[in-house]
This record gives sequence, C-alpha cells and structure tokens, in this order.
Amino acid sequence: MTHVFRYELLKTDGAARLGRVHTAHGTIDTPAFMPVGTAATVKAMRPEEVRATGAQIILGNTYHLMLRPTAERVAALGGLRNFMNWRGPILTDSGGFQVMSLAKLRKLTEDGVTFQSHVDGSRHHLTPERSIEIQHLLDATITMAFDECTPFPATHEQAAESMRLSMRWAERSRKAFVARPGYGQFGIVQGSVFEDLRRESVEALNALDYEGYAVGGLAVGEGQEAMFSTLEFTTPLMPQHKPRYLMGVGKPADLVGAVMRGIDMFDCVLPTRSGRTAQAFTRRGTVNLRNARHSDDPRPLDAECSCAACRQYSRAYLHHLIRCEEILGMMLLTQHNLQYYQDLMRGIRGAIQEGRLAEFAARFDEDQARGDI
Ligand code: PRF
Ligand code: ZN
Repeated sequence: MTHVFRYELLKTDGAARLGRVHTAHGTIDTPAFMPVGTAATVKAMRPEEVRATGAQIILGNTYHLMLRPTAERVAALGGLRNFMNWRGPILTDSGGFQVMSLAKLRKLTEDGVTFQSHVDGSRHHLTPERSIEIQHLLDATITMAFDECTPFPATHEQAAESMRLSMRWAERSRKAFVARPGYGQFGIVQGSVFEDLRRESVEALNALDYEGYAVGGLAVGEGQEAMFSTLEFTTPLMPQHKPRYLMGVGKPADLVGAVMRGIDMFDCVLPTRSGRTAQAFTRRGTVNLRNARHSDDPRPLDAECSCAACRQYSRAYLHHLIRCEEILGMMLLTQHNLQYYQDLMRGIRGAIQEGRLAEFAARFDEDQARGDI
C-alpha cells in the first residue's frame, strides 16, 4: 500500500480549501487538526481512542524523542508509529522551536544550535542534517525542515536575518531528506509579520519544491489580528497544489479564521493540555470544570458531543474527579477536547463542501459568544 505523497484539492470556498493528503500511511482529510504526541504518546489517551475521535494524523517531536528514548532506539524498535502503536501517518517537528522554548544554555550559530537537555543537563548539538536524520530514524511520514522560529516582537532587520538563516537551513534540510514514496517534507515560511519577508521566504522555499509548506513564527504573541493579516498576505503566495500547515495553532476560533485564510493543517497542545488543567472546549465556549458551579450538575459537559465523557458522565462527576486529582478526570477531559476539535474540523470540511463556510463561521461565533448555560 505505497501511495505517492500528494495533495488533492477537492473544493474551494473563498480562500478555504477542502482536500486530501495521500501518504504512505493513510489519507488525511483537510482541513485537519493533528493532536500533539510529543513523547510518543498523546498524553492521557490510547492511540485507538485518539483515532476514534476522528484524528487521522498526529504530531511527534524531534527534541523530546532525541533525548528520551533517543532516535536510534526508536529506529531499532521499528520507528515511532510501531513503537507507540499509532497506525496512521505521523508528522514530526524538527526540534529548533522546542530547543528555544525548553532547553537550557542554548547557543545558535550558522551550523545549528547547541543546548543542554531540560531532562538531565546533557549537551547536544542539533543541525539541519541531524534533525532530518532523527526524523528519518523516527520514520516520520512528514518531516519538517529545521528552522528558527523568530521571536516576537522582532525588528524588520532581526526578522530578515532570522528568516534568511532559516532559508539556508531549509536548503540544507532539503538536501538531507531521504525521499521515499508516500513520505514528504515540509518547508517552513518565516518572516514575522512583515509582508516583504514572508514573500522572500515563500519564494526561497518554492524553489526547493517541498511536498508541503508550513507557516511558522505565528502564535508567538502577535495576537489573532496580526496572525490573520499575516496569513492573508502569505497564503496567496503559497503553491495551490501543496498542503499548508499553520504550526502551533490554536484556539477553536483561530482554526476557523485560519481555514478562511487558506490553511489546511494545524497542531496545538491546547485540547490535550487543557484537558489536564480542567478546561473544556464546548459548542458554547470554554468551561472550567474545577468551578464549584458544576458540583451538583447532572447534565453532560456538552449535550451535542458524542464522546464518552459527555455520553456517560455528568458535569458533577467530572468536577469531582478533577477536585480529587483523579487520572480519569484528565483522560475524560482530554478525550472530550480532542473530540470537540475533530468535530469542529469535520464541521468546517462539511461547510466548505457545501460552499457555506462564512455562515458556518458566523454561527460558530454566535454559539461561542452565547456562553455556557
Ligand atoms: N517552527 C517550528 N515549529 C513550530 C513553530 C515554528 O515557527 C511554531 C510557531 N507557532 C510552533 N511550532 N519548527
Ligand atoms: Zn464530549
């Protein structure tokens, strides 16, 4: 069952796109949300439960896995998909972003980045070549180019210098990638919120003919309005017949808005992390189940949700589990949040199919604003 890696554009509605990404490990209906499985697990969820929410692809992390259990060990155990028993495609992030946010004593040079592990203080060096090799050892279906996520805010000069370093690394990443049928590599557009830099970055990446393109350097403190305006001038420059991935995004409203601006793929820790801190995403906005107002409430968390937490348990019970710090509370809320995110993406795809995404978005905003009752 070896497919050629291919993006199939099925339908457009304004700038929004309905499509499919065909890979060696299965097909991804887009727009798609990828749950984050940083340390070879989507925290608090079994892979079959993740799949049952509708997820068709998950994300893994070079940085965490190179430290523990190491890429060579995962390779010897049959690759990340086999190691963690996830049967579908996996996209791996390239590590630079995680080094800058998690590691200690980081030093960035033209060659790459040297850092100390946040786990045991051991020293490591990550380059474009080593990042791509690690992702190869993990047997990632989709490999990300090695980049620097430009911090925000940045001056035009700082953003230009950072973006150009990422473009030199993108060229090295492309050379280091071992092409195989059904596997792909995505380049990462940088350039902060500057139109001329985003254009220069897209043009540099287009010349390298990646299988897909990501927009990096957003959701780093610029705010939703600046993120949306950056997408508005960036996505029209990106290839029509390749998938477009907005990295590390986001809240439900960010996903709807980014799809309307031409994005096909997302990943974010929000649904899983929030599931471990008692925050639930619902059709009526966010709900904090730690709040005492839920203590006697026999109703489900979200009456329209098909997940186990909503079909089989009351708000009062979920509240109790959270107050007692029971593991099941985190499991059920994570499952609910991932179900909500996948239901949202399914709703978005249905709306694009029927050419009514604008109405879908208006209804979504209304429902979210109405609030939890
Ligand atoms: N680059 C990489 N991973 C990322 C980002 C980036 O810019 C972001 C930015 N939101 C999240 N994850 N490689
Ligand atoms: Zn639910």
